[in-house]
This record gives sequence, C-alpha cells and structure tokens, in this order.
Amino acid sequence: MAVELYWGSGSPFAWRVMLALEWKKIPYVSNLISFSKGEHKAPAFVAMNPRGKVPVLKDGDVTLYESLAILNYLEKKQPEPALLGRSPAETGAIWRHISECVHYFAPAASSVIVPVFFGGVGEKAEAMKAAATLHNELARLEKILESADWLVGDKPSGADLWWYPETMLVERAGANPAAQPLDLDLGAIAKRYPAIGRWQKRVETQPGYEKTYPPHWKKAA
Ligand SMILES: N[C@@H](CCC(=O)N[C@@H](CS)C(=O)NCC(=O)O)C(=O)O
Repeated sequence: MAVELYWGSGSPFAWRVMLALEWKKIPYVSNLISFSKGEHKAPAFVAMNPRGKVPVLKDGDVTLYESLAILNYLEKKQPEPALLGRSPAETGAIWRHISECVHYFAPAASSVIVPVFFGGVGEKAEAMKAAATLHNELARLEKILESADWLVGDKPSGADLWWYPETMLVERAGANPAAQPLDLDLGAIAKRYPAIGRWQKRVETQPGYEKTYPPHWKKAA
C-alpha cells in the first residue's frame, strides 16, 4: 500500500515532508487539503490529526502528524539518501540547524507572515522587530552559504529542508503589498543575500521541486 500524504498549499511544514518524500523517491499518494473549504477541520481529517493541521502521513496502519516526526519516520523507512546525517558530527549539525530554524527564525517569521497575510499590519512595531531578527538570521545563513553549497556537508539534508520553505514564505510575505508600509526589506532575499539566492536555486534543482511548489503561489505569479 502506498504512503499517503495530506498537505496544504503553502504550508512550510507540509512542503518539507513532500520534498523529503521526493528526495528519498518514496512513492506517495498526494491529498491536497483545502484550508479555505475547512477540510483540515473535517471529522475524517481530525480523526487523523486531532490538531487539524497538515501534514499528515498515512503508511498502512501508521498515521503520523508533526512534520519533524514524519521526517524521522521517513528516514527510518527509507534511509537513502540520508537526510539526517551519517556521522555523529553531521547529525548534530543538521539538528542544530533545524532547531535554530524552529526556535529563532520561524517564530519571527510568523510575526511578519501572520499580519501580512491575515491582517493586522497595524502591529508595525512588532513586525519590524521580528524583521530585524529575520535579517540577523539571514545574515548568519548568508555567511555559511558564501563558502558552502549546502547547510551541512556536500549534499542536501534536513537542514536545507527546514530552512528553504521558511525563507520562501518570508520572501513571499515581504513582497506582499500589505508589507510595503512596514519597510521590512524581505521581498527580494536574493538581492540582499546573494548566497542564499544561489542556494534557493540549488534546492530548486532537486527532485520534486515543480511538483511540490505551492499550487496557489503559481496561480498568483
Ligand atoms: N508543528 C506542526 C505544525 C503544522 C502546522 O502549523 N500546519 C499549518 C499549516 S502551515 C496548519 O495546518 N494550520 C491549520 C490550522 O491550524 O488551522 C508540524 O510541524 O507539522
């Protein structure tokens, strides 16, 4: 029985899991959930994830939610290519990057993304403070990527999987007209951070990029 993935367009959590499935070449049935129709709150979905959030992975008798848990599951199911490192040093470095993304970048990203996409841009001071954190983190990433193709080692890993969708989402929020009055300078990341721009393009040459790119972003382009 094929693995089934329930995902939503533009969700960085779901995007990571889809890319992991693609990079590992695990065949899967794709179930795109419509947020606007509230499909993630439908009883059948909540029976799989009581939090009503994507992604959810089904593999035979196993139903799993939480993207990090799913990544670990997929790593055990299909160890090659390894996305969570081969040596202790590599594994530690990958998890450090994931942890930094989750604990430092993502909360600041939310403080920008939520008001831009869902209203409340009146929270200007809050968003600008968050943007300063994002720029610090992007500058840190830029330094690493000035002398490396990938965040850890010489191959794409879970570290790239975690950071890439988040940088894309922040850039999209930064380019939104609602962000203009905030002067966040996040709408053209590649211009201000060229090494990050080159790395984003590199990620986009990996398997599954076209297939996993958020469909509603394509429509808006
Ligand atoms: N910690 C979860 C976060 C998942 C999450 O927040 N998904 C969002 C989309 S980005 C969602 O489904 N939100 C719908 C909702 O909360 O109503 C994970 O890592 O999978």
